[in-house]
Amino acid sequence: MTEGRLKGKVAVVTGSGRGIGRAVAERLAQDGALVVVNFPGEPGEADHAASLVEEIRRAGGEAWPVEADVSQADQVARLFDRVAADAGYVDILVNNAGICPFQDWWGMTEALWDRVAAVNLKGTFLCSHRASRMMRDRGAGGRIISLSSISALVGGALQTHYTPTKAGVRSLMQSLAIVLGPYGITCNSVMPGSILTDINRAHYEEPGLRARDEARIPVGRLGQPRDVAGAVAFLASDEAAYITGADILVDGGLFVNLQ
Ligand code: RM4
Repeated sequence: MTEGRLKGKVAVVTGSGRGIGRAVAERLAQDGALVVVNFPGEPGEADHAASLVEEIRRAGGEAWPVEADVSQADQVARLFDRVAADAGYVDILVNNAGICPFQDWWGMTEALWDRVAAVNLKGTFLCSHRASRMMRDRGAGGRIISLSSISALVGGALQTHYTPTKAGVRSLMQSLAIVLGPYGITCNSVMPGSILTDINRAHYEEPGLRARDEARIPVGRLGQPRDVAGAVAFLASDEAAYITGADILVDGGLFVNLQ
């Protein structure tokens, strides 16, 4: 049982109203953390976050929603100023916020390239920079866990804007592991494979695509957000104190099944 292993900890989970981030927030709350549920300003996102906070509170956990577009420095500053004011500190940062609108190379635009890079990579930088300063100044160590992806290791014909950002997130965690290790702050990546969420639900409605991918996955199914949440919760715990600069592939065996 892991309930209670994060008691007294404050966790910020970016983009946690839906998908993997939601499952991560639920799990960290189950393990005892107070969870700051960050969500972007797009229509409907506040409702997703509110429903998550209500679910966590109904289950006896602690959570509150904070809107911020992680690609915007001023909004990230406000997010962490709110955490500092209302919680006093942050122990765990999960950089989950990410977008991947599938787009073929010939139709790729500078605007789409910039937006995906701003949310996925710059957002991870902005949040990690603010959170690590708070962790350093408090002197109690910390955990930074970023959602990279199997796409950090392999390409994607419809993800030419996205895969570089996930490789960048992984590399940033490796460098930050060096910088922040002396402060007792670990930095790691979790790399989901094909996890069924809103980010790819429409993509998988294309006939045959889901069956094609499931046939390539040794465990025989697409992943669920909770499959990823367990890996994040482990890295957030004291059990992972000696793990930093590492990555955990959560893909059902997809990556190794290339022959
Ligand atoms: C992941 C991987 C999955 C895709 C998501 C959006 O990195 O490529 O197959 O569904 O991105």
